[in-house]
Amino acid sequence: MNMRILNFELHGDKRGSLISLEENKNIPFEIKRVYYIFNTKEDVQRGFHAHKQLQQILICLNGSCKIKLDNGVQKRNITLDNPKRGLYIGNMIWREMYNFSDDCVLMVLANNFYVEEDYIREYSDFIKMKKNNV
Ligand code: T46
Repeated sequence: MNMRILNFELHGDKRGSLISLEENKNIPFEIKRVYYIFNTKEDVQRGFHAHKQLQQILICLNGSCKIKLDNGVQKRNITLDNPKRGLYIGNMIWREMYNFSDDCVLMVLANNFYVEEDYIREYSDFIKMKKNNV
């Protein structure tokens, strides 16, 4: 599946912890956009789309949430609950986010600006595109 877990180096000392993210170094692309999701209620589900081109890295800075990933053949469920870990999601992966804790802050780094035309919002369209190798 076009996804992987990234483990970031922790620079910790007795004052606390620090993680640095650098494009084309520990982040495997040029960072064009950063957004963060917070105040999502536990019973709310988000996502329900795939991206034609966009690559992203999801980092749960606080609290926890779950992500269901689907490449049209395999499905995987990932729990994000540690700011030392990033979830890289490549293009053409369907994602659904759920089980947000009240204190969840999910930061996302993206390799492009917000482009609505890059979204595939119907699961049946996603499956069709996967079958046709689009
Ligand atoms: C993704 C998952 C992980 C903007 O105006 N700019 C932005 O950069 C983004 C991401 C969203 N928006 C607007 C579009 C909607 O009116 O913010 C609203 C909420 O976005 P959306 O419903 O797409 O949010 P999620 O949580 O379902 O999905 C988001 C990203 O859109 C998506 O790329 O992979 O987080």
